[in-house]
Amino acid sequence: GTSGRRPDPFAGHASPMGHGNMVRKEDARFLRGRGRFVDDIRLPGMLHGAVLRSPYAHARILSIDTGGAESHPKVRAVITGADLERRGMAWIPTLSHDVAAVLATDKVRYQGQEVAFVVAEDRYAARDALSLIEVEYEPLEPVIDAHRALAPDAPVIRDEIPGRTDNHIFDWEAGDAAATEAAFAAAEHVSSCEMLYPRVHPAPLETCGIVADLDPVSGRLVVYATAQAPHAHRALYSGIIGIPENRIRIISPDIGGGFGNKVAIYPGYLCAVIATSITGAPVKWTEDRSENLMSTSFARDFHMRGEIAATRDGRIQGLRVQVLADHGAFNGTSQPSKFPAGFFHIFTGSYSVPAAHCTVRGVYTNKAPGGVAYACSFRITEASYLVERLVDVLAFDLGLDAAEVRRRNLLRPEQFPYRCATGWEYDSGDYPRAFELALEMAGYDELRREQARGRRTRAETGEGTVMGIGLSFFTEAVGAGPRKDMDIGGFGMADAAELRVHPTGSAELRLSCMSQGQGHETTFAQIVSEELGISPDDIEVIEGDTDRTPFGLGTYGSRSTPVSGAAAVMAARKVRERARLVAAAMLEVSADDLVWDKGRFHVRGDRAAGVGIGEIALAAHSGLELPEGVEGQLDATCVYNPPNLTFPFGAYLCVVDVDPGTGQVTVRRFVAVDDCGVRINPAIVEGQVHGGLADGIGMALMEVMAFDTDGNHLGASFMDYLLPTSMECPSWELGKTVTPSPHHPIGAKGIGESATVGSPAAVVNAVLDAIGVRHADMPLTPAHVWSAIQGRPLRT
Ligand code: PCD
Repeated sequence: GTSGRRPDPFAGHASPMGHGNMVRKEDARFLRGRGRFVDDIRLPGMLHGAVLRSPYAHARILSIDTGGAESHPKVRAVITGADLERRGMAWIPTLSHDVAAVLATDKVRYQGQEVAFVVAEDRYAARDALSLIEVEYEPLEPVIDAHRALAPDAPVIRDEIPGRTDNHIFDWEAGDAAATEAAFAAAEHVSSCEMLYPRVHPAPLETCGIVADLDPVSGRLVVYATAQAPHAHRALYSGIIGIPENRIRIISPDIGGGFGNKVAIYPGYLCAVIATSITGAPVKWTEDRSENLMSTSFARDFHMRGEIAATRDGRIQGLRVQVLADHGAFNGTSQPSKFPAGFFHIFTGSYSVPAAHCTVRGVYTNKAPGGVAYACSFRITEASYLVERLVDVLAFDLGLDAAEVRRRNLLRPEQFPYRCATGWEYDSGDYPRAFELALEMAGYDELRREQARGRRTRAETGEGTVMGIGLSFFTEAVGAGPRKDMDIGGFGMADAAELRVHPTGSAELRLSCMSQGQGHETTFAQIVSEELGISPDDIEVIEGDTDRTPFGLGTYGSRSTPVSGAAAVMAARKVRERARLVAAAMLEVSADDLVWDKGRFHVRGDRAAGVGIGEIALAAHSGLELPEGVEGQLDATCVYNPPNLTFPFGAYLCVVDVDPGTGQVTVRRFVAVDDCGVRINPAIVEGQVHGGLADGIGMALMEVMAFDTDGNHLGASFMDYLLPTSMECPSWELGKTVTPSPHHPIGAKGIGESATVGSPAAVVNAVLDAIGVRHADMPLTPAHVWSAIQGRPLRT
């Protein structure tokens, strides 16, 4: 900070100019409880909405009687599917070429589905009135199992679609089937394994919510919402409701965690928007925890059959996988529209694999729709888990060491840029370096010796825990994406940045992306600071308000740094070039004779003859005569269309202790070496990794969205849907390598989701290594581990 200001304990003291470990600017308000979230917003005359949800997974709606609720003294409106049907809004298009019900009309198709929306003077009255609505249901057989969904006699879930006779959604494939077939036919060895990546949930701390406010006079709609992609939301609302985009303003205030959960538009949002138009008052709707877990976007639910072909000494010749993807009742997955299985086809992972092929079949089931890439760039979590498990299975079957098998197959530095068998071009990497560093940090050889000693002791005494070592090496593909290759809902995936340097030298940066806790106010200020030499404290980062920011597709898939970050750099560089011209006018020299040195231009050969960025800013706004064509002021805009994705990677090693008597797993150590190219704020990067590693422990050991055979949701609270806490996490041991992205202007790659992608396989591999079992599915709860030891793995 500037001297003379009152010292602020949270301020970015010790903050270097530009990249470095600056304390997060936003924490000043978060740590003091001064964050402002959607549910903190209270508008005059605001009403409250509540959603009536289906108790059945599959049932026909025979009748809905809203009379009781309507006569509640505090109720202002009750909206049903029939009301929406009259407005042509009962069904809305999804991002995956399907339609989804806003409020059910004909049938309910999963437990928790939205059936009616009550608007009342307060939240309690709205909730109370839900029980006054009478719905008559005729229960139908639910389809819960994805395999059962394809049985010829399975009930047809989407029978409202004319001509539909089954639950099959799509078939999709990638890679070369014939070449892969040939590789398998010629291989010395083939291992195969069936595995499930269970349905899990992003479960952010803050649930989803909205305050919708339509001004009846101006016709202007203001929406405060938990939106990871405010501009995309505006375009979607406009398309659905028919209000022109210029009359819609989306404001995303602080967000308490997104993890993909806040990418989609949910029925509750649309109901709130309709409710404000019916009542003429602002309407708030905030989910409770059970609603969030039951009805908003799930993740994963991939049933995979993977095969790996190799030489007898463990060199991979081919990879093949068939996936059965459970998409729930509507195909509402949020992802680039060309890829029904997201980026799953990056499943050759970090290895040199000559031939690969995957097929993915999507099916409807009576479960909540809307798959999201919960902390994975569109299904890379599933892909990474698959290949990292298969490599361990291969090592198991061949009697080889899992580290040695990885060593034999990892891509070598000279193979980059590397085009993998399914078409991705990995931008840069030095995999062996990261891998050997992780092994060295962990003391791999000593760990194996300890394991051998432990096994001998246990064999003699029959007592004690068993120790396991699990490895994984992941490659992510983040920063979606090049317009020529992908779009979401028809929108190209470019993002913009607008930078203005004020006359007195401070600046503001307006972005289309949206932080949900990952620290953009700090890191984006650091990006501009590094380019212009303005202190990060003097750079205001503005996000989350469509009236104040340029268009762009928002934050998910760790794309902010790769896309918006690049836009910010380019905007800053444009400003710098403008500043060069102004400085030249100030110093009365040619612009070509100026040298840029950390916030200052000086005349080549004469360091003393120079002007700082602050002086230049003032001059740019002053009466100084500028050369022909130089506009004055210091501002610039950039719309960045990334030439490729960035490919961060990492080597992870997990050590667990398992009690064979109870199946209880303790994660003893976790070593994580990440490479996300140039790090803007190393401390924030480490924080991102910490969070993702905890996610991985959660998914590997405890998280699952389970259903009973009637389709009852068995994870609708945090009593049943378990999340990891610090108690389950070891003290992380982090390492890094830095391999810059060759096409990103500062060489940075995304990091936000890396650890969530890489860590589950390391934990699972460690547990299975401990108990000597070839495969068992996540989550490895004590019950699953115990039965796996008994030789009869439970299905999730
Ligand atoms: N960085 C740095 N450096 C580098 C990279 C990065 O520094 N190289 C940083 C930045 O700037 C930021 C962070 O770090 O701050 C992150 O980033 P990225 O990677 O770019 O990412 P983004 O885009 O920003 O974000 C997103 C992500 C995601 S996607 C997710 S899931 C998660 C993560 O993020 N989420 C979250 N992380 C986080 N954190 C928090 N706190 N919260 C949250 O919610 Mo999705 O798709 O949505 O599923």
